[in-house]
Amino acid sequence: MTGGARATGGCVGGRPTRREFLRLAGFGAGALVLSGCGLLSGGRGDLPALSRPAPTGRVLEYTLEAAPTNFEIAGRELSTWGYNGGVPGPEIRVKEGDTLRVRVRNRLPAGTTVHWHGLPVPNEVDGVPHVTQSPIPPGGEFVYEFAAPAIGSYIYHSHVGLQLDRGLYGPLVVEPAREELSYDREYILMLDDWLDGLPGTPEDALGELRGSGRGMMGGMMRARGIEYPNYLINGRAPEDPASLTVRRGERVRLRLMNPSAETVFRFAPAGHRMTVTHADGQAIGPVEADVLRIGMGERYDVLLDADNPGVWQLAAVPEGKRGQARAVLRYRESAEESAPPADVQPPELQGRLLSYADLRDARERSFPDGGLFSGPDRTFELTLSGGMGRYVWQIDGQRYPEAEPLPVREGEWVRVQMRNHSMMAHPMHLHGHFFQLRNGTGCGPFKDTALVEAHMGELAFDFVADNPGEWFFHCHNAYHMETGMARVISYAGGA
Ligand SMILES: [Cu+2]
Repeated sequence: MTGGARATGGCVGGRPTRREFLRLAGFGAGALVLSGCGLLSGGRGDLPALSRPAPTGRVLEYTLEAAPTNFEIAGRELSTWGYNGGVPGPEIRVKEGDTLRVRVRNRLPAGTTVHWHGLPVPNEVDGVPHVTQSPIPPGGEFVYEFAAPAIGSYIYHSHVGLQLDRGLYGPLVVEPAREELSYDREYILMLDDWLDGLPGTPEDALGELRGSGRGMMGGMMRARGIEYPNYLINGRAPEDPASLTVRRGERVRLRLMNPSAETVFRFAPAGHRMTVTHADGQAIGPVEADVLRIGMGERYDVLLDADNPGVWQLAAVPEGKRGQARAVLRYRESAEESAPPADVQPPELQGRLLSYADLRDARERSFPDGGLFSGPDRTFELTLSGGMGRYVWQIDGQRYPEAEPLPVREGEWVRVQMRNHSMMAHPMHLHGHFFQLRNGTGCGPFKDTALVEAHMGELAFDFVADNPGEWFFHCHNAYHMETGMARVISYAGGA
């Protein structure tokens, strides 16, 4: 390598940047680069950047009113905060390229914002308080407007403090212009952990977590997470489950989403095998599984073949905690049968668990990795730590909001490598981009949230810096985020 071939900036280990490599290697537009996943075109097509759909010209308008609301679970009346009087909030559904215009009215006694979790929207409508906008004040209004940039299953939610854990979330589905999957019915299942009674509001729970050394509850919660008194699917307790009706012979699509604040769920349908088709909204090579592990902020789409009449438990067991959430799959042919008892756990929970290593991008896109001169333009090696003693969580030893931004430049191939020095798993979420998991397959799935396992778990991903702005990167455990586990990835000043 000559001196002139060395990177001028942002490059780890002095290797040429991707652009320089391609120029040196003589690749122009239309040339081919052999990658671990097949052939990819060279030139600007060499990085798997997001291709945004053509605008349809359609504008879909929604209004979300965030307000205190009374909410019933299993016959008990509770007060919480929600959108449009319910938990979850109303379903938002658009087609790719449609313009979504959402008027948010704040009737809460606190400032709020709405974040479009997983969607690479323009930075100014990303809804992160004090990063992309000021919180909408009580009594105020804000209009979010953007063209739906990618198909898939997403979650909208408040990004202020612990408001997510009160119920300020709902589903957002972006449909393709033409659906390629064949199925007869679709259901959305939103898994949630629900505080009522002890320990009270999310702020009370955080007080317990922070009350270092005082009493058993805080200590147990710090080490193992919050034992919630209820786990819900679509806002319904196990005693009063949501019922999903099917007919024998149908194929059913489930969009599984975990907007919970603090709970990783294991989801398994009794009597049926799942074919997993999408991870965080993005198509993967279809893969069969009995059990899915879904971290906070993650989504999976699955297909079930309804070939086993009956009334079946769809169970979501909170990992490391007691209890379960459930819905019921009910065949019309079995309309008279009663549902299984709320606490029955399907034997399928002991079956084949989907792992990240099973996931491959459906289009076999990949970064042109593996060559002598080919690698990311910039690498961040980050430790995840916290939870011992004081209830403080950190990324690479720094705590938000004091933490320094992580600089990138537009067009770069960025790698993030994480190592978890703590005793809890962290679902790490990147705003504004999809990243490709480095899962050993050479063409891992494109996701926006991924679990880094406890006790020295490691995880790495790559992304293309193709959406300028100030982007939040954080743990999707609401309590970890609130106590420091966040950084800003900044396109400004990357050197
Ligand atoms: Cu965390």
